[in-house]
Amino acid sequence: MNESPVAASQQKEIWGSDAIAAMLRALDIPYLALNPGASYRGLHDSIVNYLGNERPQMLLCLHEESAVAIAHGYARAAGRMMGVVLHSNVGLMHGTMAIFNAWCDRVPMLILGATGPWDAAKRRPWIDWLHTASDQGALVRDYTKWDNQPASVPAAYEALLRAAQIANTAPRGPTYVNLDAALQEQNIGPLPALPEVSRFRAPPSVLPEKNSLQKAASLLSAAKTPVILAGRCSRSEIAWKNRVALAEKLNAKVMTDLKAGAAFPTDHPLHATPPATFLTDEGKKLLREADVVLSLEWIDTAGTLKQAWGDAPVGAKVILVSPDAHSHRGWSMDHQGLPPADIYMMCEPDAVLPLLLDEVRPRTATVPVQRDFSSAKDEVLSIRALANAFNEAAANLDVAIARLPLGWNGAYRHFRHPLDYLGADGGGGVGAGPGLVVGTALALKGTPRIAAGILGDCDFLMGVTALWTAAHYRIACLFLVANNRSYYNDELHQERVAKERARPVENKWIGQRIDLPDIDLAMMARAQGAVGIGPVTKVTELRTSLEKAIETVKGGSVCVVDVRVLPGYDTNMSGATPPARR
Ligand SMILES: Cc1ncc(C[n+]2csc(CCOP(=O)(O)OP(=O)(O)O)c2C)c(N)n1
Ligand SMILES: [Mg+2]
Repeated sequence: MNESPVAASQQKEIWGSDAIAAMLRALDIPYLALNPGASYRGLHDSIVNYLGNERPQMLLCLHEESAVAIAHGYARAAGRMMGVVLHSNVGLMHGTMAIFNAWCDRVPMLILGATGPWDAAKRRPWIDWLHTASDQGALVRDYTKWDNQPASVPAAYEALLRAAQIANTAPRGPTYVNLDAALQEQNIGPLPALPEVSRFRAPPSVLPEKNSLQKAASLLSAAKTPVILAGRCSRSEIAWKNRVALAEKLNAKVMTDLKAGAAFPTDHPLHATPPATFLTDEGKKLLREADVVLSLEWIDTAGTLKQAWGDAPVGAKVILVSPDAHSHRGWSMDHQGLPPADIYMMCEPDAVLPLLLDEVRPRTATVPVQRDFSSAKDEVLSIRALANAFNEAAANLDVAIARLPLGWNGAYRHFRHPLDYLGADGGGGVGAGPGLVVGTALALKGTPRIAAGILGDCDFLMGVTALWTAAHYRIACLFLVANNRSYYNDELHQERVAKERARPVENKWIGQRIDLPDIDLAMMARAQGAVGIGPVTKVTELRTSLEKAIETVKGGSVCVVDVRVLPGYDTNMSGATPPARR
């Protein structure tokens, strides 16, 4: 998968960007996803000719939005961050939505940018002026954890160390370092000594204070109907086992969230209701009956409690385990509502759970019967039919699902391992899907697990050029497009508005439907070097198409299956109260 440069002759002179490249290697950044630009031509040269395009290796992307989405997907699956390089203000502007997604998903990422030359006397006429902004970081400051524009090589070393440290400190997130073109292109003489990276690492997780831990343990041990909300979490197998052990010791029911990666085996008898984006009626009932709720980094604790109790005071004691408020600021409301917390441990659940597990007393209760996700026979080509056929075709495979379509019902497929499902897009920015799948596949490259995404057609179309990057670098992955030829989620919104206003519901498709001409998604895949299958229009064709696709991906290729599903959702995306708006 390498793009190997010819070896450069003996390096007599060292440039500012060589030092920055050396620092990236010292930080162990494995890849840099990028779209090129003159503002960082110095760094580009250093990666290729000073580092030999290794550690980090460049991944050429056709759009900055996919570069960032790939880094987002990579970090989720690999549990470590990679880098992105975005050209001046324009490349950064193209990357912003994906940065917002990564920010909301609390995913670490080192974003490098460039500007200038800041020294006006060094600027080329016109273009360097266009691509110099006096506060470029301001474009992303509200949804990055930290940004900086270093003015010298030693300052750049420190900025990169700090950016990496902050990005990797919980709550994690993207950081942005903007490299002045003149600094990159400065001849600096000998390489300034690199700092010792191990002395600047992110700190270990914060442990809870004893008193809170004991109080939480006694509340949980004495609870009659405890419920655990298992939200954002790491891909650690040990942490997964700790969650299972805690739920079993407490005999507590567990809920998980389709907005976050797999957190608990969905086929465990204590997993109470299929994971969902908005609470299901079953979930609401379960919560209303709870006397103690343990919220483990649940994405929207306040909103979830509100769905259960409405405007009445929350009837359960709430134990909140989340460091997230460290990232809560004024611009974005992605912090969600303010939940009540009778006990508040501002720590990562992974750090709290082993301690809580020791501290709680076993609680006996009747173990519920294991949930059955088995489904009826499908007669029409719906998302459910696609799910069932995929489950059968991939029955003996380890799959990492990096994206699911909006119409997915959490009961369609079980998650039994932390890598079985990686979560949604974080910030609700459509178009992330393809990049998330490619980034996941990059992280899993060389392992037996197959990276796959089941994507809405519009999510696929908006980010489709990420497929070329996957094909070019032989990053095998599978795309199943739940193609309803519509921005269907918004048809549902128009339907709701029409009903409210007593207007013709049959007009809901106008300005939403994508046909006449139909887009040939398989052809779009083939155009980028992937294998394209479909359109699949009959339930009876599904199984063989999916088997063929899986074999193709096992053989190392990128494969897309265009599955023409009937418009329609089998989820509460269409009927949550208060109305769901995305
Ligand atoms: C960047 C962006 N543009 C628009 C939206 C509004 N939006 C939310 S869901 C959706 C429809 C997505 O269509 P598709 O991926 O085909 O899924 P479907 O709703 O058809 O199942 C749109 C346009 C958004 N969330 N993000
Ligand atoms: Mg659609």
